[in-house]
Amino acid sequence: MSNTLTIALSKGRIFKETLPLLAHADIHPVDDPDKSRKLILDTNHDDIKLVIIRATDVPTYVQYGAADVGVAGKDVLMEHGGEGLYEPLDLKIARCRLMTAGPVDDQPVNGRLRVATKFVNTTRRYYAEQGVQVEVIKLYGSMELAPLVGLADRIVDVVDTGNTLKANGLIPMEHIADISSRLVVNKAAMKMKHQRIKSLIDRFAEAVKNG
Ligand code: PRT
Ligand code: MG
Repeated sequence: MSNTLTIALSKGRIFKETLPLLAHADIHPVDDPDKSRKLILDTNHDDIKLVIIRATDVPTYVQYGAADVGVAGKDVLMEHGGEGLYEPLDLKIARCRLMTAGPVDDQPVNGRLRVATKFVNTTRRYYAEQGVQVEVIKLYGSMELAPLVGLADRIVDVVDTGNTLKANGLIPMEHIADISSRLVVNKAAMKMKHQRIKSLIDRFAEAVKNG
């Protein structure tokens, strides 16, 4: 295991909302990922790097130790399953809700409910707990389209303002989980790089507490 501490982040809202937490830990990226094509960003510390990856890939990089720590949405972690990971801190950023949604003018469904989502594991688990038989259809994005074109009766997606649902004639229906981003840590790294990771967790925790 190298001496470098590698932190996995995704572009966009998670990167933006993690920056102040990193700053509180005196970690400052040298490049802006929105302006750079680099996937590995240097920081003001020679031995701390950031890797910039897709949000859904963060748990995988951390699970296999390609990154020591990462920041991932609870939606992504629920779907991944959390194998090989510790989840020591709720960062309370990128907050939203995981919801089922369907058409405003909902028609009674004959037979099994068809549900389109990128969260197939979470969706199967949720409906099984409700005792509802569903057919889950895996999509990679633009879930809101599925009910409009008759691909599905429901979608399962994260909702913030609800404007995207509304703009597509959908309404949120059932609340599955409150979502925020979590700090995740590779289990082996937590032992091998304990001091540095412990101090990162402590600095992040302070920043979260101070809002
Ligand atoms: O974009 P990409 O396909 O690479 O991956 P991603 O969409 O998973 O990444 P990103 O950066 O968009 O989201 C990262 C994390 O932010 C998610 O895993 C969630 O934990 C969290 N988050 C918080 C959200 C939202 N809020 C959110 N509103 N993720 C997505 N959205 C979507 C929502 O589904 C809708 O399509 O943003 C759109 C606007 O939402 P409304 O409800 O405000 O209209
Ligand atoms: Mg996105």
